[in-house]
Amino acid sequence: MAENAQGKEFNLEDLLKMGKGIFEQVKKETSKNLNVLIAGKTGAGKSTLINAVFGSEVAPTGSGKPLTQNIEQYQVTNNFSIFDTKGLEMAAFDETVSQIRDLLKEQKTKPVDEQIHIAWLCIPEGNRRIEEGEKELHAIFKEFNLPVITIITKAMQDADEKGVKFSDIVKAELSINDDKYFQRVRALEVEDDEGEIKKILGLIKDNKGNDGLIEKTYALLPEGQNAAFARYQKYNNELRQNAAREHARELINRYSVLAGGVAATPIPLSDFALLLPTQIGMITHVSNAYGLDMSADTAKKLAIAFAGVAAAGLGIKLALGTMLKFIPIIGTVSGIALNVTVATTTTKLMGHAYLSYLDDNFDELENAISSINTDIFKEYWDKAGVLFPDDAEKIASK
Ligand SMILES: Nc1nc2c(ncn2[C@@H]2O[C@H](COP(=O)(O)OP(=O)(O)OP(=O)(O)O)[C@@H](O)[C@H]2O)c(=O)[nH]1
Ligand SMILES: [Mg+2]
Repeated sequence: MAENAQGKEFNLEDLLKMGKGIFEQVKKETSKNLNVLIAGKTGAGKSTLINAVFGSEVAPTGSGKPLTQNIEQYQVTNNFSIFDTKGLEMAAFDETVSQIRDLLKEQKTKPVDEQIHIAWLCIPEGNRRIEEGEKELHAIFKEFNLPVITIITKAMQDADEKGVKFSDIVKAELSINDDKYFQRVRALEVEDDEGEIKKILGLIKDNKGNDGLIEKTYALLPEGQNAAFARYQKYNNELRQNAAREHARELINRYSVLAGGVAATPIPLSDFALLLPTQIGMITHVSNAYGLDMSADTAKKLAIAFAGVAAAGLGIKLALGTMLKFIPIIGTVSGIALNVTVATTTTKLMGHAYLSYLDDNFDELENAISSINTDIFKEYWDKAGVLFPDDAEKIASK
């Protein structure tokens, strides 16, 4: 091996830049927008509900961008917005309702991906009455064919002293005859007068197997949007992890094909480092699928550690240059020219190794990323080889 060691150097910054370009391209191809509209009277518990479902930092009061006087947009990520409305009170509802109608009308002219995908109409249980504004709004959602879940918020007690259930009143007034469009929710744990703790209610499937708001929302959203919702919601961990894994698998397939494309270009490529941009993009993107924001520095560290392990499997030595600026490739042995098969399978195994690692550490992802190292990569690279023996065989035979 020593006699044909070539020791070629690649500028890491350039490779990272290329990786970013590839990342943006795949993102455009695979990402779906999610737009949720939440409506209800002032104090109905909208912000509390948003925070319970999507994480406490999402809706601090007054932090959204005002779209109209009564509609605020929280841009949670580039692909996820919540439209929060206020002013459904008796006197003022006309204006709010007409603003929401205009918003929906304007949205209908856009591609489906940019439209509002679901509405949550919040009606607080407390004063046990349904307002004109709430009824009108419900009718408008129907008129625009927007899936709507009517949510009774701040749920404490459904039946009054005569045994009349507020949920029945709401369902009758709005002609809701399927519970998939209806949910009672308590988004906060509260203590009642007797000092009894009332737990959070109605967000996820209960112990009788009845779906909660999260499962119902997932079921009503279009394909693609439902996967995005599953990843953004913070309350049902199993749903979130399954959706992240599914999405990551789709991404790994996409990046593996792209890596094959790199190797298929007419220039004879024997240089493993040319796969790195694609792999850096993949690592960043899979991390995002798991809800992790990956800095360029971290992506760099991970991709190099991973590439080192993968290259070793091919009999190539990848070394880090001074100050992490260059990756010298040592011993790029002629005869293992990078072909489509090697490029595709190496990238695929790398992706799945990383994915398994994230899956195994789902409850402490931030930690897992900061403590990652070559030994861990090696362990998971070998595991991926066991998961995909045919691919491992293809690499081994090169
Ligand atoms: N008991 C109980 N209180 C709740 C619940 N949800 C919200 N609250 C309380 O109700 C009050 C209003 O809640 P918010 O979430 O701010 O209501 P909102 O609909 O966002 O109100 P605006 O933004 O003013 O329109 C707060 O004091 C919450 O703590 C709940 O499920 N149970
Ligand atoms: Mg609010």
